Amino acid sequence: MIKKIILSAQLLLAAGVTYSQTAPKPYGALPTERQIKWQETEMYCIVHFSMATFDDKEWGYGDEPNSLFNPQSFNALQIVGAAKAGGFKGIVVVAKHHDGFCLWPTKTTQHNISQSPYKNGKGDVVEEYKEACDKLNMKLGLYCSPWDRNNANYGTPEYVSIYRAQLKELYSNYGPLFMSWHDGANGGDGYYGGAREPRKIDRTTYYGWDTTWGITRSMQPTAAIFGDVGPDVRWVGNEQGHAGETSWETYTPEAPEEGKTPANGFVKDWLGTEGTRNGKYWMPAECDVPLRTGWFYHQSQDGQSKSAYKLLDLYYKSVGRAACLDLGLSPNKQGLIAPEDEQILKEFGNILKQTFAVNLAKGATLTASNVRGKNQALYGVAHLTDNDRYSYWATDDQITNPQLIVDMRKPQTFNVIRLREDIKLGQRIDGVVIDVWQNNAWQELTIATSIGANRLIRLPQNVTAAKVRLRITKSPVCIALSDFGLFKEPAHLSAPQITRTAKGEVILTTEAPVGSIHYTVDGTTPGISSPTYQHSFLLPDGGVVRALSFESANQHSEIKNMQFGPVKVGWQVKPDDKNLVKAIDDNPGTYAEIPVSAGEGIVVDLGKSTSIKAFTYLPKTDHTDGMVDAYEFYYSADGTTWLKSQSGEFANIKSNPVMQIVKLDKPIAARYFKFVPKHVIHGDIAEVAELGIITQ
Ligand code: FUL
Repeated sequence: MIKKIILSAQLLLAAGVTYSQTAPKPYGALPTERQIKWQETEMYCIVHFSMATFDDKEWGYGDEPNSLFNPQSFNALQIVGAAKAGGFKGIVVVAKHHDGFCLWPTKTTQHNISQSPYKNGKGDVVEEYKEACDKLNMKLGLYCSPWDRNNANYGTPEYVSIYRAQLKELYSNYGPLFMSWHDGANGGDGYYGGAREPRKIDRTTYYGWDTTWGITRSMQPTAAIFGDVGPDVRWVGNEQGHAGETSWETYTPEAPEEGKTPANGFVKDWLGTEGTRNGKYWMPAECDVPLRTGWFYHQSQDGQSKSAYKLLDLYYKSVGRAACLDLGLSPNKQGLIAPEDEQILKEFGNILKQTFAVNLAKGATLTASNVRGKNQALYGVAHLTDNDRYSYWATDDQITNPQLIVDMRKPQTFNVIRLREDIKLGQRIDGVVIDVWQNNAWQELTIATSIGANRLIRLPQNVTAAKVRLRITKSPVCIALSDFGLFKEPAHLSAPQITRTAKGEVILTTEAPVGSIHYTVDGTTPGISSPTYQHSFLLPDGGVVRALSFESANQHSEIKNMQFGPVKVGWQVKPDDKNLVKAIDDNPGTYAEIPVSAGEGIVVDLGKSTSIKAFTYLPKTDHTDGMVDAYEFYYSADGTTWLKSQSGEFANIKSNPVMQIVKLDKPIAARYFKFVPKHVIHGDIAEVAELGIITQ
């Protein structure tokens, strides 16, 4: 029937009959062509592989010798191929990170790949990525860090010219780019050509972003510019990979303090997650999150990568909230994505493919309460399932609360609902309700707010119904909805949760019953022939527990991982007070408060001489105030004579507040250790949720 209507409308059009009804008037701020292309990309990966990979740091200091960069098997095809297998459509290459080392042979600094042993100084890693992208039909973007801890000129106008020259080299040699990525971590301690000092810059003025981005616009007009506050794509405000439940595509950046200007690296982070309804600019969010714990590869974080189902959760919370997902990949020292990460990406890609293979609404009878000018051909509901983001169902100007009934004629089971607006006409809809026909009546199933380019509603459980109804509850203008989809995720076997009591008893549980649970405690990959979990077991000395569930030999869950240090039974703090003991009570919810200016830190008595390979610091993760970003670590045999083991920074802890594992330069044997916070992000009181050690 619908087909017939379209056909006859097309015949009328062909015969020169025109309809009086014009297209809906665009509403509010609108996307540019490059933003539209960026939005369609949906998922890409940001690849961190540089000096910090070899230095085992999250932020290189800038003093790393060029000789350190020497991967033996760097393979851009393997890296880009792993991203592609995960369903990602492009990569953003970190061409220069904060350590200043350039992965392409640049004329702007000696600190670059041509001075390294890689391919005897003839290598060009950026070019290798470009060739791999061309071969695999993947988009390429570049990240050249504005902050440069190596450059002697950093902080002066000369450096800004150097930075612009670097961008010009990249833009002329490696385009066309789909993104130019400019992060906001700026200024602070660094090598700076040997000065080894903190350098402060005014983020609002120093980089002259208008001029710098003018270069991007003229040399790479297709590149969407990412910055904390755009101009094309905004930072979502966290590095956990999720936008707000409500996330508007428009945004009005606010300055953090009165009298200041909103600028890159200087933004009220939390605003990014929600955007601004009717905001001044079209500026959708990018959700960046590393697949591993940190952005760079660290062997100590093996076995802790996010699982395919965790990525799926993030997919719904980013792509499903009209943002793009930017997943961090971290090639290892050889220059390859580790097999376990490759496997996770593949699994994730397969789940997505299976989920979205069949739209159950396609082929259903769709009936709308109103169609613009009764013009089915141009504005009818058939456009909702034609997989075209820019053909749409529209209503008459005054109709802002229309309904749509989707009749599948027989009961179908689904758990994902997809809605899309034609964003070329702006973000129009404020809220919708979805009902299902059950027990001879419409039952309200779920609601959603912002839609924009893509809204995926993932239901907590499967729903079976033959009829589904969409009600637009709020919209300031008539609607232009381009997509309605119903999908079913493949069944998911519940993976084990791994916990350990303060006494060292490891407990594995699943949310729903499974066939069997298998695990290892030595860090090796578990399989069906690994020990079966029967009951809790003791692991007082720590280790890495890895576990998965099986339903049958070839149906299993993802692998869960948990690293434990020795139990803290018998540990004491000095001085022994109620506040300090919270740092070793094995409860991440409580925290000790330690004044930084007092310089004394916290002393822990392990009760016996212990060999320590690494120590761990867990910050309070819900606010940045007391987060330690610089520390000193001491040890002692008697609690009186202290030796300094090392000092350093917890790089990037503010944006990515995860447990910090610091591998000691050399293992030590000690009964006492002392953790001295040297600096916190705000204020003077360091907040320490947990301190721990790793012994094996
Ligand atoms: C941040 C940086 O400081 C991190 O190291 C990482 O590169 C992340 C993607 O952006 O701003």
